[in-house]
Order: sequence, then C-alpha cells, then structure tokens
Amino acid sequence: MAGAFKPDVTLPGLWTDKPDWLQRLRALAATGHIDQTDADQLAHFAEHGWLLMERAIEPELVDALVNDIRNLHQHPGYFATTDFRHNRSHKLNGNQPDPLESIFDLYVNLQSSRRVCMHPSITHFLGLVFQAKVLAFQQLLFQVTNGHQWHQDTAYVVVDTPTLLTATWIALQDIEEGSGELAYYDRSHRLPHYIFSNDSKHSDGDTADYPHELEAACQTSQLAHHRLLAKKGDVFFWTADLVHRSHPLVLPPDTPRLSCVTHYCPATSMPHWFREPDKRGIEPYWDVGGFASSFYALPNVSQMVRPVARWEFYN
Ligand SMILES: O=C(O)CCC(=O)C(=O)O
Ligand SMILES: [Fe+2]
Repeated sequence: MAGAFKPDVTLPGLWTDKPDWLQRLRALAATGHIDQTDADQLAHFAEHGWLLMERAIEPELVDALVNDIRNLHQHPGYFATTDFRHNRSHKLNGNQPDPLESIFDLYVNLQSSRRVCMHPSITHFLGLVFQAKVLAFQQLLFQVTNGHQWHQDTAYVVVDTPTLLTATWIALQDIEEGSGELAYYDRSHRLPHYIFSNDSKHSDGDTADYPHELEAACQTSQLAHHRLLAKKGDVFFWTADLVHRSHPLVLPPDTPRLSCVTHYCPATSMPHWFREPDKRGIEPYWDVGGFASSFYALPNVSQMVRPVARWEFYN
C-alpha cells in the first residue's frame, strides 16, 4: 500500500485546524480585532474545513478577468498552460483561442487575475486564518473540468510546512450541474493524517489507491458529501486537508466550467521550489501579500518564462 491514515501523527497546522480553535477564536475576538462576521466565518471554516462567500467578487471584476482570458491568444508565448493534448505537464499558449487547456498563475501577467484572487474579502479572511500576510503561489484557471480525483491538496501542493495551506475556488460563471463541479466531504479536514510511503504528506507518485482510500474513510466516518453549484462571483475556501475532487462530468466534455483556483500559504512559509535559491522571486501586492510562481521569472529570477511588464501588455 502506498500510504495510510496515521491517527497518532500530529503536525503543525493552521490555528483553525487545531482542536482548540474555539478557544483561539475567543482569544482573537477578545482583542477587538475581528467583528461578528469574521468570527462566524472563522468558526464555520474551522468546524467544516470550508467556507462559501456568496457573490464576494463584483461582476465587473469577474468580467474583466473573463475578457482577458478570451484574449490570451493575442499574446502568444506569454502564458503557461496545461498540455493535455500532448500529454505533457505544460506549454506556452499559441496564437489561436483555446477553450480547453487550463492556464497557470495568471496573477503574474493579469491585473484582472490579481484583483480577483487577492480581493479584499479573500486577503482579509486569509490574513486572519494565517495571522500573516498572504502568499498566493499556485493558480489554475479552469475553462473546463480537469477531472481531478479525490485528494487533499497537501498531497500535490507542496509547502515547507505541508499543512499551512488554503485554497480558493472562484466561480467565473454560474456552474452547471454535471459540468464537473467541485465536490467535497464536509469536515474531512479532521480525518487522521494520510501519510505516504515516503513518510510525508506529499504524494510519493503511487496514487492508484489514494482516491479510493480517502473516499472510503469519509464514508466510514459518515461525512456529508456536497457538490458546489457555485454562482458567478462566489468564493469557496478550503483548508489544507479538505477531501475534494471534480465531480464526474456528465455533460459534453467541452462544457465550460470557468473557475479560478488559487493556493495560498502564509508569507512566512515557502512553496517547494523555493528550495532553489534562484527561484525565490516574490511579486509584492500592496500591503496584503504577494505572488510566487514556479512558471514565471519574478524579480531576480532567470531561466523561466518572462513576465510581461504591465505597460507592455496593456498598450
Ligand atoms: O476544480 C476542480 O475540480 C478541482 C481543483 C483542485 O482540486 C485543485 O486545483 O486543487
Ligand atoms: Fe485540489
């Protein structure tokens, strides 16, 4: 077996994922630093492992991002995308519209992406969860579902402290049932840690049984299964270990499911590629945090795709 649930393992984690989160929330409230809405949202996130902020992103901001996505082909070679057609991990975009491949780390080149994934409602909430500034570091813009199987992001999204991790799933359109909507198990973030055969939370590559083991554990614990039929502008947050997947597609494979997934860690943590000193570029974002990318050369980094200077892209 490639891995197993280990009830005896405890690891550092976000305060909202700790068993004493309620005490910590009361202590935070006592500082006067948060209001009742913050407290309710933090309590929901701690208890369930996820939080839905309905219509948190204004339609104009969503429309601006969608418009930019429709026009990416006007800037061939500037955007890293998946390459499902050739079964490769990524490629650069071409000069024709491509409604199927997913696009990586659009926050590097698109102000419209930054304004969506670092929206004040997101950075405010994650700032409270992290008690630190917010580093956005792995983003996928899905045009259609990628058909992900059951997983916890800790298996595939690798940070130096694996559990200091959250994500958002932002609907850029009303999501249709059967289009590969996000599915998740409520409260699954509190299952025992799943440890791979390499003694870590990160996948060892042998993941044939992993989705089924996760699903079985959620069902044995009688966790509620949810499907997210999000509306345009909704922001769905989940914590490091929430078990989720793309619900199987029943509509035609080219059914649009336009959504933006961004992973975040506290700015005091490091995504895995920061192990290489010349890949530690961070692009600051006002006073709330910043962006890191394994695809693009951010300040002082060479050998990767060149980010487009703002003046160059928008003229
Ligand atoms: O959008 C989906 O269906 C799943 C995406 C996901 O799990 C991820 O990007 O971490
Ligand atoms: Fe995921």
